[in-house]
Amino acid sequence: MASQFIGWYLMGCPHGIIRIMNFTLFGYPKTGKTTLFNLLTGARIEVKSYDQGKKEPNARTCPVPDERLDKLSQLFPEKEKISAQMDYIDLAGVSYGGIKNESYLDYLRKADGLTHVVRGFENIEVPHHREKIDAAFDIKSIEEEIILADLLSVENRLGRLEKELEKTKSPEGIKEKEILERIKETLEKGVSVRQLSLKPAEEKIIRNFAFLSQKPLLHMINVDEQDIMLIKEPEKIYSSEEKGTCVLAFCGKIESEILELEGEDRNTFMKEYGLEEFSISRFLKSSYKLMDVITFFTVGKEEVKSWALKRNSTALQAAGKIHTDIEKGFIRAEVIQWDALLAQGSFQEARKTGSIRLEGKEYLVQDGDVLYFRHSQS
Ligand SMILES: Nc1nc2c(ncn2[C@@H]2O[C@H](COP(=O)(O)OP(=O)(O)OP(=O)(O)O)[C@@H](O)[C@H]2O)c(=O)[nH]1
Ligand SMILES: [Mg+2]
Repeated sequence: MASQFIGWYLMGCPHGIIRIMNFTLFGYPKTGKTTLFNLLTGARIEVKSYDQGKKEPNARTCPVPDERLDKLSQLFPEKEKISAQMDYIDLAGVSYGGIKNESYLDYLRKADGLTHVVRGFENIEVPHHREKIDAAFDIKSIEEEIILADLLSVENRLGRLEKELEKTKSPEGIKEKEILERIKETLEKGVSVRQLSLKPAEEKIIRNFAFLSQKPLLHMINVDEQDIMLIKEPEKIYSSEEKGTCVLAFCGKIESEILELEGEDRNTFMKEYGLEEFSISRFLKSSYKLMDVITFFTVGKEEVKSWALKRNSTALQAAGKIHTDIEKGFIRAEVIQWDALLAQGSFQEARKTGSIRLEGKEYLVQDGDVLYFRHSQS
């Protein structure tokens, strides 16, 4: 008789469960990166109008807030609530043309997703490195710099590879050269790597390059207090159709002030400014979408958990990433949407009413699924 078991281990994997996603905030100087970092993480790092020497990046790992997990957790008050997590890194400002510098590039290459914080606010006390504030210009300029940085790394590698191939014509070398030449051609046209449709084998060859123009890119425009209504229509400042990129707007100053308030005062001011949600909610929705990630939940003996999972992952992949024993002994996944479980009140009730489906290995996990893996123990 197969025994049932659920294990709770976070594991990193390019296809299945994402251990912790890393979004790195970067951009030109004095755009509000640290202000946004504070808004996203709840940190209270001091922000300054003027620079005082070299700055180290700020980093925080934070739980991803999810109302669905909160509600599930209320259903199981005796269990600990454990959220999926997100890593936020806040880099120092980079000068115009500075992205290609190796020290800055190193940080950006490590990111799963990039958040470009764009100056949209006017404030003569906060210096800006160009004559006027022009968010659309800065977005285009950053995108060009990213493409140039990728082009330089391709050209570098191609130079060395050609020398290697003169000595030995290895099949791997020839394959790598082919794909890099295709990428070079694309970048030279000003088109990002994410626009290329690459086969999994090709993706594997170029993975170590960690091309910046292949990463999800979220532009967050820090608008002026007077332009707060643009938060709902960022496309009026800059519109991007490119897959893998997205434009949002926020107002760092007003949101920071509102977050200082308590309870009802917060709601009153939110309404007054016409704000429906905080930046963190919009940021998370967009970053999950850009990363093509969904959330599923598990209810174990002691914990209720949310997990980040690549869209189109199978139940077997999800199980295997939680624990290899579950993958090996996978029998079936019991599946119910989070709100249906809430409506039923308990797993027992949901089983009795036939609200739980039994799914096999190939089932594609859906956003909001609560999964229970039946498996045999080895
Ligand atoms: N008026 C106004 N000022 C802002 C806004 N957001 C940030 N600031 C101010 O701009 C200055 C710089 O803010 P930071 O958040 O430190 O900007 P940063 O991009 O992290 O700066 P560096 O890391 O030095 O490049 C501070 O004085 C902030 O108070 C905003 O929305 N409106
Ligand atoms: Mg900063």
